[in-house]
Amino acid sequence: MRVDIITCVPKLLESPFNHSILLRAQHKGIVEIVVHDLRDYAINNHKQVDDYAFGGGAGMVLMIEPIAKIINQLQSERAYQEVIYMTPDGKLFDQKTANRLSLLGNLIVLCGHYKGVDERVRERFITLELSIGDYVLSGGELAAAVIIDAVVRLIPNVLSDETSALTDSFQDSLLAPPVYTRPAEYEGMKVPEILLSGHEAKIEEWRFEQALKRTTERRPDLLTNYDI
Ligand code: 6GU
Repeated sequence: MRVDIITCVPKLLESPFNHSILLRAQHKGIVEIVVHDLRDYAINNHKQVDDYAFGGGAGMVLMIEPIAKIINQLQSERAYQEVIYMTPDGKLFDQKTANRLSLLGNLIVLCGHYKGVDERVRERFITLELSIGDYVLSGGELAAAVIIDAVVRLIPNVLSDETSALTDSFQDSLLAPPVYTRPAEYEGMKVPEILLSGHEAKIEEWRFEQALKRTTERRPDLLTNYDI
């Protein structure tokens, strides 16, 4: 998979992909993440990429020409399965969308800033608009980092123990059960006996019960889409 991110604040995306699982995925050659500075595609020498909104009102709007220039260039180099625009009025991103995107070849992710982008960008180029929740961020960059992390970790061979993505919270519409490591007792707090028993089937059963209990208590809304 190749992910091309378009932003006018590339510094915001310097670090999130350069650690841990995402870094390893790139070193393994499974994913290539390229951050593009929209200002490199500005239409004049002032590196201008935004302008006042027609009709007035506060805030600047990203112009169509610099965005068109870079998207047209990228699309002439390879095929992209989705051109995603990060925006608070997009579709709410969830695990199901992460799973679907993880199966695609190449993605473009456009980060909005200021008051947003000229509507014609959305009409002409965007195939999917995503939000990460009902709150407002200063720009789409942190949201882009969130969705790319969620997608890339699902690509086969990114996680060394593949079952660990399958047992994530949400992967089967249940929250994950509690986990423990050494010591078996800390200041009187004991690890549940069953986990030390070595009885694999009973441990699986316990984990499932705990996942169900936790989901019922914390996120009963998730149980309506749970296939039992
Ligand atoms: Cl994708 N962008 C912005 N600016 N705010 C958000 C968001 C995106 N998702 C939730 N809030």
